[in-house]
Amino acid sequence: MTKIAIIGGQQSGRTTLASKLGKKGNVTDIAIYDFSKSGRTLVSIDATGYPKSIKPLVTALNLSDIALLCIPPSGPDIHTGECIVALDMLGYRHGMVVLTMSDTSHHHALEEMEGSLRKIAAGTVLEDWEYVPVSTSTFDGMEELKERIFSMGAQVDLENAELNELPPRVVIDHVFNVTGIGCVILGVVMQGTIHAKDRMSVLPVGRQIEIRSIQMHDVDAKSAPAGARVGLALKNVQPKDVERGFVISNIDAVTTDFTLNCTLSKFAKRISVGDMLHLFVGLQTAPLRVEGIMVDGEYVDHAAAGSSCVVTLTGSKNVAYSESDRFILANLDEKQRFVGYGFCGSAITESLR
Ligand SMILES: Nc1nc2c(ncn2[C@@H]2O[C@H](COP(=O)(O)OP(=O)(O)O)[C@@H](O)[C@H]2O)c(=O)[nH]1
Ligand SMILES: [Mg+2]
Repeated sequence: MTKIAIIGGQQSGRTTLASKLGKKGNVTDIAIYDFSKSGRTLVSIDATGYPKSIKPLVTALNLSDIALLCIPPSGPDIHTGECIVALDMLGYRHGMVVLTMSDTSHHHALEEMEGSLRKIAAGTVLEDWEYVPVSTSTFDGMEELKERIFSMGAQVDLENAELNELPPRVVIDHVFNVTGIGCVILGVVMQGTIHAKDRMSVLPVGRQIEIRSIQMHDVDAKSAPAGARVGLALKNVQPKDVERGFVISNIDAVTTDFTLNCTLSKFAKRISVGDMLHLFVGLQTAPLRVEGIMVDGEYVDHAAAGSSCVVTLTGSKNVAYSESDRFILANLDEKQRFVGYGFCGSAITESLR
C-alpha cells in the first residue's frame, strides 16, 4: 500500500493531479483518493485546506510516506517555500518534485526551473529528489510518475516492514458511526501490527477499547501491519469521544506541557519567551506558550533562527505522544509559519543537568 501526499501552493495543479491518481473518497480539509488494481494500492491525499491552514498540510504528510511537491509553470511561490520548510522540519524522507501543467511550458523553461529549484532545495531533505514534468491534460509524464511512485512505494514497504515488531500505534484521521456496527475510525498503523480483538487505549482520552474488526481497502482482514491504511470498528467507545489526531496505543503518554530539544528553522523568525506557538505532533495540534528557552545550558530570552535550544512550553490541551515522536512548532501569525522541530526524552534530561 503506497500513501502519497500531494502538496504545493495555490493553483499548483494538486487537485487535478490527485483526481487522475484515484477515485475520490473522504473529503474534509484533506481529500483522499483511492486506487487499487492488480495488487497495487495507492492512497493519494490532497491537502485541500492548505495554504489557508497548515494543519491539512501536516495531516496529509503524516498520513503518507511519499510527498509530491507540485510546482506550476509560473514557478515557486511563498507557499512552495513553506512546503519545503515543512518537509525539512518533518525530516520527510521520500518524495519528488512534480512540475505540473507541462503542456503549457517549454522543455527549456522546465530545465531552467529545475535548476533554480535545486538551488532553493540545497541543504534540505529535498536535495536529491527527482523532478518529474507532468501534464494532466495530455497525460505526458503520467505513466512515468506512477512508475516512480510505485518503485518508491516498494522501498517504503520494506522500511515499514521493519516497524512491524514495535508496539502498535494507530493514528486516527476520521471517525463516524455506522448503523449496526457503531464507532468506526479510519487511520494509519504508524508502527507495529494490530489484530482483531486487540485491547488498546484511545489517547489522550484514555478509553480502553477493543478492535472489533479491521478493513483494508474495504476488505476484511484479521491483522494489519505498519504502514497500512485501515478502517477499524471499535468496541466500548462512541464517535463523539474520538477526534482526528487521537492515537490507539498502549505506549503513549499524555501531557499538556513539554520540554523539547529544538532545532529552529533558518527560514523562520527567532522565538522569544512569552510567544504563543502551535505544536503539532502526528495529527494533533495544541496552542502553547513559550515559558523558557535554554541555549548552551543558560536561560535566555530568545533563540535565533537556525539555532538549537531547549524550549519549555505550557498549554492546557491534552496531547498523546511517544518518546520517538517529532514535534513541530509553528507561529500562525508569520508568513512562513513553520518555526522548528524538536524531540522530548532522555536528551532533554541530559541538557538540563
Ligand atoms: N493545461 C493544463 N492545465 C492544468 C493542468 N493541471 C491543472 N490545470 C489547471 O490549472 C488550474 C489549477 O489546478 P488545480 O488542480 O485546481 O490546482 P490546485 O489549486 O493546486 O488544486 C485549473 O484550472 C486546472 O484545470 C495541466 O496539466 N495542464
Ligand atoms: Mg485544489
